[in-house]
Amino acid sequence: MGNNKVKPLVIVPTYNESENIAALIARILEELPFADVMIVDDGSPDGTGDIVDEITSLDSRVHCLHRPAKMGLGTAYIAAFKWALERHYTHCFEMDADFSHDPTDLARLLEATKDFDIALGSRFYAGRLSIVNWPLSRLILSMAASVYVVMISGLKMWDTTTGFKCFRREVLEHLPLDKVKSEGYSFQIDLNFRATRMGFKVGEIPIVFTDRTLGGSKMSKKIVFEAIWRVWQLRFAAIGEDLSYFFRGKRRPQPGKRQEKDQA
Ligand SMILES: Nc1nc2c(ncn2[C@@H]2O[C@H](COP(=O)(O)OP(=O)(O)O)[C@@H](O)[C@H]2O)c(=O)[nH]1
Ligand SMILES: [Mg+2]
Repeated sequence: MGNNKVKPLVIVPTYNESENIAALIARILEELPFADVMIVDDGSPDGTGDIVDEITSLDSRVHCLHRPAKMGLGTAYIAAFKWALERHYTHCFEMDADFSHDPTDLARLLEATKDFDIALGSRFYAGRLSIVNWPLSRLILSMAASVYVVMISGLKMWDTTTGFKCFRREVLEHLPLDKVKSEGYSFQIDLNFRATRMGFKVGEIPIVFTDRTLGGSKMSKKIVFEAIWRVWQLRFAAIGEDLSYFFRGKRRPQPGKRQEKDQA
């Protein structure tokens, strides 16, 4: 897929990833030499942002958004999506900085966007778990979360919270980015939920997720609790929206479906 028309932006949010970031950027560009990379660094005290600045001065494919303080994953991605939409990128990737997401899978995800509007790197594809080195407690939490999310949201996907994904530009053009207030896991659920309701096709490809070996996790209880109530909020907001269209006698716009027709 390395033709001139495809120009992906691989977005990587970072907070204290000085041990990983240089090697990760090199690996991304090895796999997708025609892509650009955007690091969104939240003023990491360990100097991640300085390392990235050095790389951006040497390679014009690498960009960095510096934010003054740790502001969360969701707003980091939204800022980078907006940046990408102001330019001519055809795809945006979400990817962690800690090598849990294998750069080798980038090309597979990109390829999958020929069939899907969003391609997810799935850690539970077809119910088969492919996570290496997580403690049992975290595996159980993650599996339980997935079942819970599917039950409440009605999303028909295996891995609703994966942070390794590739969006076609059109999806991001239509998503109401300013309305998305979720962080962490619920940010992933939120985008999948809104995109699906808009008629965009979300597909999964199996990946192997390996826990980080360098640096520490930033997952917190707050992020888990946010996800628990946010799924209900999304569901009720959707019901409210459906009712509002129903009583106005209008059809809810589904830009994703329209696009499918245009392509046919
Ligand atoms: N810019 C930014 N990046 C963050 C923030 N929180 C986490 N990250 C990054 O998001 C990615 C996933 O975080 P991580 O700690 O690995 O979460 P885990 O894999 O769920 O344990 C990593 O690249 C982190 O550096 C944040 O508040 N701001
Ligand atoms: Mg991680």
